[in-house]
Amino acid sequence: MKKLKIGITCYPTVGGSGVIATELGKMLAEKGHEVHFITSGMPFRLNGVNASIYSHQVEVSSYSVFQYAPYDIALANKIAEVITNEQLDLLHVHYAIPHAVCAILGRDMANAPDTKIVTTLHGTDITVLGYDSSLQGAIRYGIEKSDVVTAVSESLKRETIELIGTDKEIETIYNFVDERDYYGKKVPGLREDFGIRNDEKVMIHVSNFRRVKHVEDVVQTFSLVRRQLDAKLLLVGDGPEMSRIVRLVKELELEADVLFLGKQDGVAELYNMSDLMLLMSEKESFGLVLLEAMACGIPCIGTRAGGIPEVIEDGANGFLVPVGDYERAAELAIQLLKQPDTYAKLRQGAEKTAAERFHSSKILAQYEQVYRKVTAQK
Ligand code: GMT
Repeated sequence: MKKLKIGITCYPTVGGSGVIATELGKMLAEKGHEVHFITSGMPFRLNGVNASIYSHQVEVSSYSVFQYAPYDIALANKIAEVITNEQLDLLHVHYAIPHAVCAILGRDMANAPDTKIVTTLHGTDITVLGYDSSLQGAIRYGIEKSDVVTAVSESLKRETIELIGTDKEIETIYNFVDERDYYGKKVPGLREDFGIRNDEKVMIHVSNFRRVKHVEDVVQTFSLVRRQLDAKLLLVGDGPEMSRIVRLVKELELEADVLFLGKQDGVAELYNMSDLMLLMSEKESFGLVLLEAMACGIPCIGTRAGGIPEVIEDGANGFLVPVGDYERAAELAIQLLKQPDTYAKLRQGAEKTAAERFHSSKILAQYEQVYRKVTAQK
């Protein structure tokens, strides 16, 4: 394939969309494309040096005359500058608003209609913001004026079409992980460092502790499991629900068995010292953490919400439960953790799912195919 100059815009902070955008950029650079990150900060996974990766920082000034700092305008301005200076073939932006809208404005400012815009929808832009009538028109505009739109699950694609009322073609391209980071590796002594005995079972939940993640259901599930088994729960991440969760853990007298680990950079080691992953969200377009865990050989229990059933195949690589049904989740967790045969089958299923359906080489090829098609339209 012809080597392309690709601009990438995402939120650089911790979060699935930023992780996907950054990992994709790194892999595209490894394949010989020239990648320009245009972001408000250094994407947190953008470590190491690669001669084909450039980072352009959006400076947002705040003046007393502005009630709000103009991030969107500063981003569009930077996008225009990078298009002109670097002659980008395409911009791949993550999130319809503000990023697709900023890309459209930036391309217009640069008077560069040949620079194509690929927008990837990740979830919150549709499943939360899409219900806000003050934003719906801008989301529709961002989607319809993009040259190509992709969504990270079939469920998100369906919800976008229903909610936004667009007939724009949307292609589903699933998420992926870098298999060089996420694989089954035992880290000797790590459980001991955390004060966990080898005969204890370990459950893990990783999220940004927003309301939609229903972390309280994770804790309630663990509380029921704990009555039947010696176990620990690792809570990884931080966010608005944290104080409520800390209170709940105290009320349930689980302080000795729940470990609050906060935000962590490399979670692969933490998955690897765990036996089971829990994601009890009420909305979730994909659930990248499920795939991360599966790539490390960890079966998952998740809710039948959004795109989760596209990742968890009930009974094959984990189990699905209705949203809010922590009693069923606990029943299944106990069964899984007590029956070595069932556990071995689901563990194998989890590894197979990550290695086959969502392998990075397959997903990367799908994005490259999109780029090839859209740039051929010049
Ligand atoms: O889950 C979040 O709140 C973060 C959000 C983001 O923008 O990073 O995650 C969304 O994108 C991820 C990557 O595609 C998906 O794996 C998550 O399921 C999705 N979150 C939601 O739909 C709530």
